[in-house]
Amino acid sequence: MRIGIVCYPTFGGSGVVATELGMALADKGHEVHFITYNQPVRLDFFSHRLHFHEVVLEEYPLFQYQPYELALSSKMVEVVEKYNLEVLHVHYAIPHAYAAYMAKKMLEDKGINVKVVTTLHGTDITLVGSHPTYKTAVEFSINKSDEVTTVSNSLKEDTLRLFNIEKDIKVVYNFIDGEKYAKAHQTECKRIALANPEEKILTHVSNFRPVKRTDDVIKIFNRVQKEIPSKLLMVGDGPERLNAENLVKELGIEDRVLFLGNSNEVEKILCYSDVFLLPSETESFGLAALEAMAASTAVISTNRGGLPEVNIHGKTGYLSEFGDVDDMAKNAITILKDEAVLERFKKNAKEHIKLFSLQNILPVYEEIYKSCSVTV
Ligand code: GMT
Repeated sequence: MRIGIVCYPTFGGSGVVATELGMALADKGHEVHFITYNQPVRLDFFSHRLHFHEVVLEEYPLFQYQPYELALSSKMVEVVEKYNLEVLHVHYAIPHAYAAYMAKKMLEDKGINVKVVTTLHGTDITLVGSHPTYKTAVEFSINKSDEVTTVSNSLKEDTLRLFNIEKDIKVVYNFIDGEKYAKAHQTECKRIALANPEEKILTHVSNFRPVKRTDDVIKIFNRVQKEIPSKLLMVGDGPERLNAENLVKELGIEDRVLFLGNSNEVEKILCYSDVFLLPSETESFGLAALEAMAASTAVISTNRGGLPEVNIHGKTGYLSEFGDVDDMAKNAITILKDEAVLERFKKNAKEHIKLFSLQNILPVYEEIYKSCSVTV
C-alpha cells in the first residue's frame, strides 16, 4: 500500500512509534511517506520505499504564531496527489487529525479519496486535548477520521469519558522490535564503562516534562542508593532537566547520577540497566517501560493510565500510587537486594514483551489500512 505518516519528529513516544511503524512497513514492501517539519529522529535509513517530506513554514510579519496546520494540510494534499497515497495515518490528534481532515476535504474537491487513520497517544487526550481551548476541534477531528486507534484500553476509556465519540475505537498497543534489544545486549553492552561490578544500574528515559516526575525519579534513587551501591542513568532532555540536576546537587549524589541527554539508540544504554524508574503522573501506555523490559529490565512505575497493561505487578516490576516515592524505593530495593529475585524479574520482563512484538502488531495496522480503503 501507499501510506502517508504524519507525526512529531521528536523524541516523544508518539513520534518514536510512528517512525518505527513506518520503517517496519517499508521493510515489508509498503511505500511510506513521512510528512512532518523535521526528519524524525529515529528515522535511520531511506530507500525507494521510504520518503520524507518537510513541512516548511513561511515567516510573515503579521503572524504572531505561524499557521502550521495550514502548511501541513497543504503538504498532505501535495504528497497524496503526487504519490497517489491511499491512507494518511496521523499520530497524536493535535493538530494532525484536524489538518488531515482538511486535507481530505481539499482532495475530495479534486475527486481524490484518501482515508484518515488517527492514532491517539496520550496527552493529546488526557492533558492537552481535553482542555477547553482544543476540545471542540479534537472531538470533531476524531469523529471525522475513518479509523481511530488508541495505544491502550485505558486511553480508549479516557477518550470515551472525556469526549463525545461516535466512532468505534480500536486498541492497538505500542510495539517493540525485541531482536534489536537482544542484539545490543549481546554485542555492545560493556557495563564496566559506567559502573563498578558491585553496583546496580537504575535508568530513566523521558522527555523530562512535568508529567514524567523526574524529581520523583531522583528521590526514589536517593533512597535506593543509601541501601544498594548503585548508579542512576538519566536519559533524555526537556523542561525539568535543570530542576532534576539541581535536586541531585542538593542531595549530594552527583557522583552517582549521570545525565546522558537525548539518545536515538536507547537500546545501547538500556542494556546496562537493572531497574527502570517511571513514576509518571499519567502514562497512556509507557513505551519507555516497554523498551526497558525489552532490555531485560525490571520496571518500577506508578499505576496510572495504561501502565498496569504493560508492567505486571509482582512479575515484571511493581506498581505504586502516584507520588508514593517511599513505596517505589522499597520495591526497587526488594528487587535489587537479591540477585535471584532480580534475575527472575528481568527474565519475566523480557518474556512479557512478546505480547507487544512488532510481528504481532504490524499486521493489525495493515488490516486497519486495508479495511478502510476497501470501503471506498
Ligand atoms: O509524554 C510522552 O511520553 C510523549 C507522548 C507522545 O505522544 O509523544 O507519549 C505518549 O505516547 C506514547 C506512545 O504511544 C505512550 O507510550 C506514552 O505513554 C504517552 N505519554 C503519556 O501518556 C504521558
